[in-house]
Amino acid sequence: MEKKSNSAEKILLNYYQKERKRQKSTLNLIASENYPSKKVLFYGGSLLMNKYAEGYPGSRYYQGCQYIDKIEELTIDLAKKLFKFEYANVQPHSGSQANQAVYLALLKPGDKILSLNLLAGGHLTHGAKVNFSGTFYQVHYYNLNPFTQKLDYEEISKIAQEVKPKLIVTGYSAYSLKIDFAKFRQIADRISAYLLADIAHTAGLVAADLFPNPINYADVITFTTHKTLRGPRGAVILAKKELGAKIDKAVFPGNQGGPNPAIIAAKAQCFLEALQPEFREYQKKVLKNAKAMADYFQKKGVKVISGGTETHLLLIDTKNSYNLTGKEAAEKLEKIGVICNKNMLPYDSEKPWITSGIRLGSPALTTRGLGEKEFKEIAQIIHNILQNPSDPKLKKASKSKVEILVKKFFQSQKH
Ligand code: DSN
Repeated sequence: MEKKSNSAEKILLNYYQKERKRQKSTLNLIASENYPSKKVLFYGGSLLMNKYAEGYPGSRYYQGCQYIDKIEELTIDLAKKLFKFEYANVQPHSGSQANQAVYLALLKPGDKILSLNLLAGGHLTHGAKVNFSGTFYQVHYYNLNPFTQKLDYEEISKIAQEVKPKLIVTGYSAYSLKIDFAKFRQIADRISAYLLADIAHTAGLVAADLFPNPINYADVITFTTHKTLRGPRGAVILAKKELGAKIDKAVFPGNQGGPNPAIIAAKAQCFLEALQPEFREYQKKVLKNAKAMADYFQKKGVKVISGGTETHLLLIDTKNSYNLTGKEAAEKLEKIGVICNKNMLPYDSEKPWITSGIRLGSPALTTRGLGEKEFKEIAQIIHNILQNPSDPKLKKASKSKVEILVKKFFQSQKH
């Protein structure tokens, strides 16, 4: 029996080491991933996770929470300082649970939500049929303009007037341009709707003042801490003060049991890092690097959705540019060590498992130290391989170019 568990332990460790090696030998262009600091990893995996702390600082259901209380209070203060907002709940385990708590706090089952169609860059929790949001609420969609592939505020306003939703959702997972939150506020005000800004993707850019900030416009803001923010896997809800009590109740006991104090401490560490001037420099590079890739593709006549990028990500129409589905393109790239994800495009006719495009993001490799020159080089590698996916010589050459970049920038780093 003991022998068996020993060998299972070895197998587990072996898979961990293999995953570590994979992360250290590939170029990661997944727009929602990043590499947090050692300190964030330390707190996230620390003994703080041993503690049950249902409730909130000062009113817990368990004894022994005096230090956990202080940690959560500090994390809340740092979140409010970083985003200049008046209320924060730092307990949500994920972005999905953060959004779920917001709906629970503000809506009743059957109430109407207006959000961006999932195909055009929205998120599952913004009302997809297969998600709780599409099951419990009546979801209506706005879409990107079919010609410009940009948000069309007049059209959104028209739909909002017709539908009269109780909640409008803005903030996206795969939209590469800036968002006019003031316009969304006007649209919401005309019909007395709540406005939720889900800035999971752009939180790091917002914290660094490099992307429009919804603080003066949204009633509630949700974001994850592990994407551009470079923190632990988890989420935060910011809200107008008067909604705070409702949101707290919806997170716990409404939606979650005990929080994870280890991850809460790791969020505090992440916010501390985001308050440093170097973080802003990092986010500037994130933007420049994404733009370097988008510019390269556009120069080559590749179809970049929405005409380019003003964020950390871009979408490429692989079907029209290379005659490859998103699935085929992402798989070809994985074979040479470039990791990205297939992505639905606005008005996509393919199934979500196939898709017509890929999404490329710059946060992870920017953390690894790559700059505009390297991002341009990576765009070139991608372009060449997608143009000639069956050329074995090119495949070999591309693989070794990837290996050179990996070796030069991060393979030997301990972290
Ligand atoms: N799955 C995330 C992303 O990749 O954008 C969103 O939650």
